[in-house]
Formats: sequence, structure tokens, C-alpha cells
Amino acid sequence: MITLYSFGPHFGLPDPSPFVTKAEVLLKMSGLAYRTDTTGFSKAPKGKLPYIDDDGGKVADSTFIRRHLETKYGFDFDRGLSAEQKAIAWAFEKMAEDNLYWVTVDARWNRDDNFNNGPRAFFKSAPAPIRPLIVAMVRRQVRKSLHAHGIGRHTADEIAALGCHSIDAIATYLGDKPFFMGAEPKGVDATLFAFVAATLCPVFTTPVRDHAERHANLRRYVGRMTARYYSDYTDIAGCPAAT
Ligand SMILES: N[C@@H](CCC(=O)N[C@@H](CS)C(=O)NCC(=O)O)C(=O)O
Repeated sequence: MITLYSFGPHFGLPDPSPFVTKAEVLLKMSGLAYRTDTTGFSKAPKGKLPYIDDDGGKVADSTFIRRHLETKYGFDFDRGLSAEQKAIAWAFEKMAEDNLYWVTVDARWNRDDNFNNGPRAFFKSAPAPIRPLIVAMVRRQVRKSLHAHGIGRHTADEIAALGCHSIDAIATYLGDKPFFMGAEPKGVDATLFAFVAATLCPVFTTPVRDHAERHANLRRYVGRMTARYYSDYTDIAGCPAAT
């Protein structure tokens, strides 16, 4: 049985990490049996979640988890796509993971109101006397990561503009299609569902969320993916589950 190491549900999302949600949706798409475990972060091979344990072998990183499911089990998440569609799917995924993701990190960790409504809860189990120090240290590390990525060097307005541009690109390409590449979900939908839901999450007040909410097709898309893969949720990110 495969074990997916995750953070566990937070903020009304299946997982606060869109990368974990992506990996979980890929597992659901594959139909393989899996369980989740929220105690693995300290042992993460690359210091990040998600990773999986498959029969004693560890695979870290959502993209390499996908590759593992493809190579070991022969599952083709791109089945039926042309080479051009595969290229488009890859480019959108990496836009979400390597750019839109950091817009979300900035919104959640760098804005005090959002931090207090969200990630502060991750520190509940830290001993009270040193909790403020740990919170400050981790937030400092996150700011360093944002700076190293480059996005942290922009103004709030510039960061929002980048996020809105990515959201517009996703909404435009999705159009009226049920799923990103057409009538049936493909691997790219695991990623885009996870990152769009993270953007729409009502726990966080952000200009990018306001912008995304104006794209009715994105809200319906999140609802459609929820109905398909998270039937135990009535809604995710304020988008009612509906086919
Ligand atoms: N490229 C990785 C990214 C994973 C990632 O960034 N995970 C974050 C949570 S969203 C994490 O574990 N961060 C903890 C840290 O950096 O200390 C993937 O695709 O899995």
C-alpha cells in the first residue's frame, strides 16, 4: 500500500499544500490504494512534502511521484493528448508550481491578517514560551525563500499582477471545457485544481482571490474536480461540488 505523507486538511482544503493535493489527486486518478500520514515531515527526503512510501521505496516531489506512478504502474496521466497538448499542460503546470505558488505563499505568510487566520495554527503544538520565537524564525525563513525565488523583491501590487495574469491564463485556456484539456481529466488537472483551489480559499483575503472569483468557469471547475475526487466534501474553496 502506498503512503502519502501530507500535512492533513486545513483551511477547508484537502491539504494546505497544493503540491500534496496534486499528488493525492494523481493517486485518486490512478485508482491505486493509498493512505495518508501526517507525521512524515521531519523525515522528508527533500525536506518538503509531499513524498510517498511505496513498498519501502521513498519518492519525493509531486512531479516525481507522478513519474513513479507512470513508470511503476504504467498509468498514463496524459492519455489521448497530442504532443502539443502535453507541452501546453507541462507549461501550465510549471507556471502554477513555480510562480503562482509563490504568490500564494506570499499571501499566506507575509500578510499578517492572513498569517493569523491560517498558518499560525501550524504552531499550536510548539511550547508556549518559545512559540513566538519559532513563528518569527519560520516566517523569516519563508521571506528568505520568497526573496531567493525573486518574487519577494516585488511590491505587493506587482506580486498581485503576476498572480492575476496566471489566473487569467488558466481561466482563458480552460474556457468552457469541463476539464483543462477537454471532456476528461488529465494529469494537469490534478495540478491546476490544487493551485486554483488554493488561490480561491476564502480563509485568505487577497487581490488574486478576488480576481479569481470573477472567473465563474474556474469556480465551476473546482466544483467539478471536487465532485469527481473529493466526494466527501460539499465544497472546496467556496466552490460547491457539482458535476
Ligand atoms: N517541487 C515540490 C514542492 C513541494 C513544496 O514546496 N512543499 C512545501 C509545502 S507547499 C513544503 O513542504 N515546504 C516546507 C519547507 O520548505 O520547509 C513538489 O512538487 O512536491
